Amino acid sequence: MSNRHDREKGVNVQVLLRCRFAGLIWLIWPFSEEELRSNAPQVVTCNDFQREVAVSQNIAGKQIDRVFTFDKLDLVVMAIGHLIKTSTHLDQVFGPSAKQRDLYDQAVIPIVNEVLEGFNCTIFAYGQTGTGKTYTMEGECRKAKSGTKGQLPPEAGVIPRAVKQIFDTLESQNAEYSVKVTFLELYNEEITDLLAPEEISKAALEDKQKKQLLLMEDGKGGVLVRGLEEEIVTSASEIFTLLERGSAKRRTAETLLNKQSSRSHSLFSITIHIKEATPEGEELIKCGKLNLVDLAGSENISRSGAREGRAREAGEINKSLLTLGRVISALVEHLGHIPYRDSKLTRLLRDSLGGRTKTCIIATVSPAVHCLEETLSTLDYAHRAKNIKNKPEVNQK
Ligand code: ADP
Ligand code: ZZD
Repeated sequence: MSNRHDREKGVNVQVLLRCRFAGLIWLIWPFSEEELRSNAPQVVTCNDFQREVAVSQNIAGKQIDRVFTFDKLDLVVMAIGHLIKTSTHLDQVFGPSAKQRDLYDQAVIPIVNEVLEGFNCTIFAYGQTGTGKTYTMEGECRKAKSGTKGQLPPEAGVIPRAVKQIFDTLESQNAEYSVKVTFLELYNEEITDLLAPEEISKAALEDKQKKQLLLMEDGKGGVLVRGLEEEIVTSASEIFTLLERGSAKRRTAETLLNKQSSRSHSLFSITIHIKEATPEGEELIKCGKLNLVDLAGSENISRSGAREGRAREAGEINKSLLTLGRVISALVEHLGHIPYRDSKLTRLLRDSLGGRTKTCIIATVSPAVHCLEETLSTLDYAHRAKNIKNKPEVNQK
């Protein structure tokens, strides 16, 4: 909740860490002593029998050597989580045994409550491909096609849970409301409307002249996507049907146009208007917006072998992610010029970076030792973002 202090001094971007299960990697990558010794510099060593992990890392010029004792599966991850927590002040750390529900209940419920109070809030998932960004933001339906009515599958991620929380709350209150959603994908600096009901074929998808989605300033410091489908919805199940359509459309476009999903960003937004009466009998309209962003994989594309022909594409996909990094740097270094306009992602999410929106970043990492370099780079990025200050304000008329 915002108070005068928050408004004047600003509130920091919140940063969480989620570390996925090692899964198979754990089995096929035995942490043998030889392997680790030959793999200098040695950062993580495990002693399975004593359930010990030694982490040796130089962070910001400080050499940190520690030994942690843990349950087997949580081993390295928890060590990393602990290490980072003590050295970089993350807000919360979710280890591999944290379920979808744990993360939602502890980290997201309070954010959605603020949206219902009339704030704008944004949650980003940032991390290397395969670390669980989409799992965290969307979740998986799997075979269990929603068991009991009105219940979400346990694997449901932030988007379906937020939708449910919003409608459960609205339906239990005695106020008039309206809800609308948008769902878009940004690939190669081009926007695809995942909710547009148009025909899905290669020709239609490639026909860029037919329906250009353009970003336009809205005159209030924000930006609009001209032509984007805004669906007015009256129930959670209506949104789930739309999400199904959006997912199907995304998959078709991916196959037909040979897209690499790890390079796309997706943005799901839900806007809520609530009509309330003040104790004095006046009418008050509160408006809150929640943006849920699944960013492209943060791994360095050139290092993973992008060749000449694909270089331009690789460069383009990086443009939004690179600009996001530059915007964060410019904000935390208090530079005069913040390069928001250099990419579509930063134009779309400008208000979430140094503006009036409350922002949370979920940094996702893998526990595998061979991902450690990416893990540390993700954490470094997230840690830098933590220094951004936003000035959240309630939207009220
Ligand atoms: P990303 O979006 O970062 O590329 P995904 O969300 O596609 O990663 O996750 C990769 C795989 O790992 C998926 O099969 C997903 O089900 C699984 N996964 C990721 N995080 C978890 C987790 N915390 N618990 C269980 N499975 C996970
Ligand atoms: N991650 C899955 C979609 C995919 O990539 O296909 S899971 C959730 C949020 C946004 C879009 C889709 C979903 C998803 C889903 C799957 C299939 C059909 C509709 C929606 C989902 C997962 C769990 C609960 C509700 C919705």
